Amino acid sequence: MIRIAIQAKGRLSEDSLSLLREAGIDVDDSKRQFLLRSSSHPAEILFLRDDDIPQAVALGVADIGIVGYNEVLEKGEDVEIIDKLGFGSCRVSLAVPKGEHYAGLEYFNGKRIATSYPNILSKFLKEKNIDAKISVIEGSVEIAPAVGMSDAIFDIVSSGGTLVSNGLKEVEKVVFSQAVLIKGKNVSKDKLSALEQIKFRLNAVRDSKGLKYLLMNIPNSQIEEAIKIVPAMRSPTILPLAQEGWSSLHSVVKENVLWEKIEQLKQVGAEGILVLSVEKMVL
Ligand code: PRT
Ligand code: ZN
Repeated sequence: MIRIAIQAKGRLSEDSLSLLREAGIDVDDSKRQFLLRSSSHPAEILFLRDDDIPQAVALGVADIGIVGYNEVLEKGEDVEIIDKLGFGSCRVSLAVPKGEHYAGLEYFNGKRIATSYPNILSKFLKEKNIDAKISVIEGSVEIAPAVGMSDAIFDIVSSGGTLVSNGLKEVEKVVFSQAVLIKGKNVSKDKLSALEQIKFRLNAVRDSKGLKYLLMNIPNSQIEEAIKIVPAMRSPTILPLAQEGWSSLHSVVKENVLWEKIEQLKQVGAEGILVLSVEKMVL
């Protein structure tokens, strides 16, 4: 039985649970116990604070875990990152009061920086030869400069709204993070194929996110042009239509380029374009 550690309550919990669900690993989380057996797959879900997930996986308490890359880096536990999961995107950045003149990293020499990520920060400052003091604060790091606890902060930024509302500006983006799948170094051999299976399913779910399946009618003379626009994974599917000289072309595109692709396809003569959602894609 594989045991998977995920965040109990917080920004990554819902996305972690729904990713597992879409991969066929269902749990009834209404029970809110800290260890739940999946009803659909031989797996258990262990609900932890995100800070504790790298250690739980390193110790073998869980076989794999879903956690922010920032936590993996900060904790420095002996775990292997086996996949990026495409959600929980953020960065860990240095920010200073917005009125400050900032000309480069030397700004931080002799300054005090508040953070919940002292290990990442001290390594970064050392690499850059900057001599700053670090104050470790667990919550609400962004208020530290305003209350005189620090000159600057090193914290997670996503939209940047929190910085703005606290009168701060982001000046250095140090780490780019997202949720990652981690594995312990000593997973027993008999669990490896079960782990591979889970990794394969999570990949398929992640890769199908934001994909659209396109079907259209296209004059045969224009097929080559259309293939250049929507090349698909290997190549699009072309099927003859009952009407002579026309074919049906099927392909897959990323949602963020869907509208521009549709415009281009119309220009080369595509008609009757249908757009469908992709539930899963297995590469
Ligand atoms: O209780 P537990 O210890 O499990 O949770 P936690 O409070 O330590 O973590 P949580 O739930 O806040 O975040 C879990 C993970 O989500 C982080 O480790 C990151 O990998 C990821 N993540 C993604 C974020 C954000 N985006 C984010 N915006 N974590 C925190 N924030 C904070 C940020 O620090 C800021 O204060 O959200 C606030 C809003 O950000 P803006 O820039 O959008 O305003
Ligand atoms: Zn935490």
